[in-house]
Amino acid sequence: MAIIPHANAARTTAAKPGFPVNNHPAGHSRQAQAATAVPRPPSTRRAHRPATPPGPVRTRFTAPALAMASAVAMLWPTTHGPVAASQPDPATSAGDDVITDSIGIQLVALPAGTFVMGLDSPNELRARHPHSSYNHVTVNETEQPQAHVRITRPFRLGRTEVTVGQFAAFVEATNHRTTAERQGGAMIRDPEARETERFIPSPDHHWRRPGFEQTDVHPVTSVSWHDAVAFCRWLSEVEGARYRLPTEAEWEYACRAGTTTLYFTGDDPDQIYAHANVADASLAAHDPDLMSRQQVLTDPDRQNDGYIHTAPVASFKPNPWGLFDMHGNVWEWCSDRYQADYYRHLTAHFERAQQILDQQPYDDPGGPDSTPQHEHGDWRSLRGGSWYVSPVHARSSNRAFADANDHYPHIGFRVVREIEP
Ligand SMILES: [Ca+2]
Ligand SMILES: [Ca+2]
Repeated sequence: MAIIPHANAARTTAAKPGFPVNNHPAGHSRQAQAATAVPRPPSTRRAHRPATPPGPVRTRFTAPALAMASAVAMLWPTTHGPVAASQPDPATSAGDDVITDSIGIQLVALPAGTFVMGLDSPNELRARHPHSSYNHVTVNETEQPQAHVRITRPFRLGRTEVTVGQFAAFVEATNHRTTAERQGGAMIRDPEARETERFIPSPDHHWRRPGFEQTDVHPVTSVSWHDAVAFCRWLSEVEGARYRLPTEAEWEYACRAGTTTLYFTGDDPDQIYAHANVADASLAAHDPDLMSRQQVLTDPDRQNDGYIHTAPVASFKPNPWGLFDMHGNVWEWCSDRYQADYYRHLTAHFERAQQILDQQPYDDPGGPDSTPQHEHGDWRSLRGGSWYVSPVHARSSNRAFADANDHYPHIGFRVVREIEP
């Protein structure tokens, strides 16, 4: 778990990752071997970005939208097949049914299905990340035991994180002022105390100016959970469909896309630099103080994705279901209230992890209604890591949280569009 620093606490970070203990499932090494990819050179990355939002006119299934979807599919082919009612196969069950809404959000249809949520092998995690500062106890509490989860209904998920351009369409239509704009400016690293990784609000910064260059095709950042929910509420009205944030379970199901490894690319963190924008050699050169705490750069020449801060969405290869930046770029708000031991609580009546896997799955878990932890704030779940953290924080099962009012330059979101029965 990585705890995101939040403004309502001491405005200081407490990034404390960790490890647990379990065994390895069959198919683990196979998944890792299947996950190989070649990073595209920087000169080609911008050619495959989604278009700038066309405006609030409903254009589902228009020729340009379909052409764009086809073009992206051709560049990063995924194999397809019939949608499974359960137990979707990572290579055959999703990725080809894509619609584009009126502000240019591409939405991939994902099938209902079951999966095993949480961390499989803490020993593997530890072995694969020898330079990580992960804390054993923390991950034991948050990612284990694994839970057998069923997503009972098909849904659409944004193919990318919501972009600056898409968020701008929302602001222009509603005059929405973000939490940061109403609370004295977005959080930035304190320039007077960079060695402490402290964040402070800056009146000069907000979602358009988070502290580094952003274009309309970069992921929007410095938006709170409330901003993200307001965006979904507005888009629901515009589209005549229900938009919302994903649950943590939906997010991990989509990120894994049938895989069972630490990353959808396998277990090797060095593979992630070809698939995700995380803290890398370019950030280390830009901000040595930050990277000294990440403790991952054993080989800076290999561990370089080329982006110091955010990358334009879809700059890297997608996962097996055609979803971009599930690992890295910006953390993504989920709808759930965060509880560190939520899944341990769900599975508390089983004594051993294997027994859990033998039982009926939990249907559509959505986080607790309330916990004693929330006496300290409205904590909401975050997933996927960001440009700001090392690969170990961007793993498929890694859990993090921030207060619903927090707004950091490494946090954004993507949306679910529900499919009517
Ligand atoms: Ca990077
Ligand atoms: Ca992301």
